[in-house]
Amino acid sequence: MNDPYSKGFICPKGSTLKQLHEDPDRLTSPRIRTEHGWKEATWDEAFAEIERRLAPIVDNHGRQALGSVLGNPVVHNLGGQLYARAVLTAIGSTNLFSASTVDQMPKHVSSGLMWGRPDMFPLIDLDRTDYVLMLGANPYVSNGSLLTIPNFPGRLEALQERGGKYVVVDPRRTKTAENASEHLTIVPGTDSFWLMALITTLFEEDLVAIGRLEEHVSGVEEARDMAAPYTAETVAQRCGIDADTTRRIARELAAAPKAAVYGRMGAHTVEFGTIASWATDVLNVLTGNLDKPGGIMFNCSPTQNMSPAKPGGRGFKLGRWQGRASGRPEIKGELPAATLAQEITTPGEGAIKGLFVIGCNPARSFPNTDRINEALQQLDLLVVIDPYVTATARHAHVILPPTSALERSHYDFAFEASMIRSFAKYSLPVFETDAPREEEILARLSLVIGGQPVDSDPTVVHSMMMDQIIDQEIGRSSSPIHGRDKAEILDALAPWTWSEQVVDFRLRVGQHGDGFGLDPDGLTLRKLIDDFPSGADFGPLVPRFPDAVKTVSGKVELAPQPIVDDMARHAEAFASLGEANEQLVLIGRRHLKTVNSWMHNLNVLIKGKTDCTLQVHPNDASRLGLSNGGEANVQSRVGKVTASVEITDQVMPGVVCLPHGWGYDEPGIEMNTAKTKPGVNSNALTDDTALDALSGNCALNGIPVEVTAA
Ligand SMILES: Nc1nc2c(c(=O)[nH]1)N[C@H]1C(S)=C(S)[C@@H](COP(=O)(O)OP(=O)(O)OC[C@H]3O[C@@H](n4cnc5c(=O)[nH]c(N)nc54)[C@H](O)[C@@H]3O)O[C@H]1N2
Ligand SMILES: Nc1nc2c(c(=O)[nH]1)N[C@H]1C(S)=C(S)[C@@H](COP(=O)(O)OP(=O)(O)OC[C@H]3O[C@@H](n4cnc5c(=O)[nH]c(N)nc54)[C@H](O)[C@@H]3O)O[C@H]1N2
Ligand SMILES: [Mo]
Repeated sequence: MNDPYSKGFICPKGSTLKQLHEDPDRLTSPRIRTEHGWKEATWDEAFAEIERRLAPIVDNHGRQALGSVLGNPVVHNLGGQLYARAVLTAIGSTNLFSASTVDQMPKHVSSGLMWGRPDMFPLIDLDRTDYVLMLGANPYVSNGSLLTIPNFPGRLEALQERGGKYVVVDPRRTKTAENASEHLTIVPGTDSFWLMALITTLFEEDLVAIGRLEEHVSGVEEARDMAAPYTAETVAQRCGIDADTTRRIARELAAAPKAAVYGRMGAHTVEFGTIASWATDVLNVLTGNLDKPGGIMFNCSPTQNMSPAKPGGRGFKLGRWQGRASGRPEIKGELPAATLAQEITTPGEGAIKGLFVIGCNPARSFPNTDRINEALQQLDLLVVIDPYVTATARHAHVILPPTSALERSHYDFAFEASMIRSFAKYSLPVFETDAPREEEILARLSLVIGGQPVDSDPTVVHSMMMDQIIDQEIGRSSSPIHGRDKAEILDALAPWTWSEQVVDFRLRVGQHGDGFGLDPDGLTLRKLIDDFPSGADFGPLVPRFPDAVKTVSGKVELAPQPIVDDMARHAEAFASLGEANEQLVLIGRRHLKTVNSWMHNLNVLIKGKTDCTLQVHPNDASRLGLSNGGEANVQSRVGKVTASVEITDQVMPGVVCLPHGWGYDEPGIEMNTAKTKPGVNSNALTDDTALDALSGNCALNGIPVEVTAA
């Protein structure tokens, strides 16, 4: 296998796409809710039903009574990536939610505040590094997150083979931790304190060496002062990492010629996720590893605009509006996922009455799912775009099923942007289909929501989008097609399908593109398909700072005001982290064979012993009288589940661990294979009031729970 994405490492999800395609529970036509239950419907009937239910909501309450929820699969399918925006625009309300606030929003916020670019994620330059400090990530299972590294495990092993080291910080001994050079267990939710102790140690021991970017960094002294209360000694007991180890890690980090600090889910989906994310990159800056080969690098993908620019820009703003009911600040145009139910159920003008859910399963993926299930049932209109009747879709008035992954082409802009080499790949569909592609479904939906007749031609949505992106590029002075004729460009793109037109366009104006004829040897979609069926690799990442920095000052900001302002809350939480007590906390985990809330309906993936167990440390198990294979009641502030117990020293004492996305035994869910091993829904336990204030991200890890034998 030559595919540079996978380097022959086959993800079990990929090899089961065929089973997924053939799954009898996968919907192939729309569903409409009637008084007598579900009715299979034509696409025209489905859109007419949406129109019928929508009109009174908009007439009586206005567009602000509409809302939308975008899920993770939207980011990884081309149609969703490109055309969901049209639906959001048509909705015209500020009630927008997505899986980003149960995931990576802290990284967007810290990146936005530090270099003015919320979508420019710091990537480990793994092939050239000497040292990686990894917090709250398990790439042996997840294969990396906001970081696309083909064969991630193999490349970590290669790092060790060339004499390098990687250290994993995780309350659980994961597969990644087991293979690491060193594994440190940490008390869940305390990464921000520990990272700041590393910062303090660098200053105390005179190990700060910013290097090339020195004059492009501001706020060094403020960052030092912010971190000062957190020392290797003051955090030791609260984080569960002794002071000598903390100091040694700080020294190793400083001494490594090239090093990278990287944090993900475990470190970010906690109450101080943004501070943890910020502190991670402050360490990268202070050790001279930001934007350095072998350190942390940034997106150099073929479609990325690499033309030289002056540092500086509009910066990144938070809280441009607030959630009506929650009062929570907007982040990147969204409201926190944890507040979805509240924005539906709190009465008053602007309460959400019509909701459009695109590739998301909030009734499993968002916190406090009991409350979400209740809220979804109150809606006057719930439209769900999903191939399955999930825990969410069961409440819908209309379900619109997209085609399966084998029936569509694929170019993953999200993976491309987080890839550690400059890389492009396009996959053609395996099967032909007459069913509407996701882009058509979204385009039609956007027209109906916008008040257009149900039989309007959805091509106008695509044309408007093309006009917009081409106009923008033609108007950009550094573009290879600056000032060219739009009609000529549109002509050149005409042979392709909608999404393909966007991909071809982006490749051709990108850094290796043919500039629509300027460079006959340059990249086009045609060339990518014909000459690089396994993908085109344009080499390692190259430094992009300071040019790419878009903060107002044009500098990398180590002490952005919103972070400074959150320090008081941080200090209070630190003070109240008392002596070790008997309070158990819940964390999550992922399994190689399944993805989030929807890959459990294939027998090949769930056969054998169930993965959905409550992991408990032997000390806690004996104290609580739990037996291996027995049942335990797990109770949090918001809910209770009864889970099967697995006693293992993989989790540290005081921590219990349950994967998310399960719980298929509730009425109405039509995933019949999954029902044979339903598991339990961990988001019945997570708390919708436990948020990272800066990013609105939910704390999914470190949830206080009581556990008793059932
Ligand atoms: N407790 C806890 N909760 C978590 C997490 C955790 O670690 N712990 N992880 C969080 C994270 S990181 C994420 S990203 C979210 C994910 O949560 P969601 O955004 O809900 O994503 P999924 O569960 O992957 O899939 C959602 C739905 O998309 C449907 N789907 C699959 N393919 C397609 C497609 O091509 N088109 C459309 N329209 N739909 C499709 C699936 O059938 C599924 O019902 O969960 C979050 N929730
Ligand atoms: N097989 C598979 N692959 C996936 C997915 C999947 O569901 N299945 N989901 C995809 C998605 S949507 C995402 S976002 C990525 C996520 O990919 P990763 O970010 O690698 O996430 P997880 O595997 O959830 O690993 C999080 C780790 O954090 C640890 N942890 C929990 N609490 C804390 C804490 O307070 N501090 C620290 N330091 N660690 C803590 C957990 O024990 C766990 O090992 O994976 C993607 N890849
Ligand atoms: Mo995610």
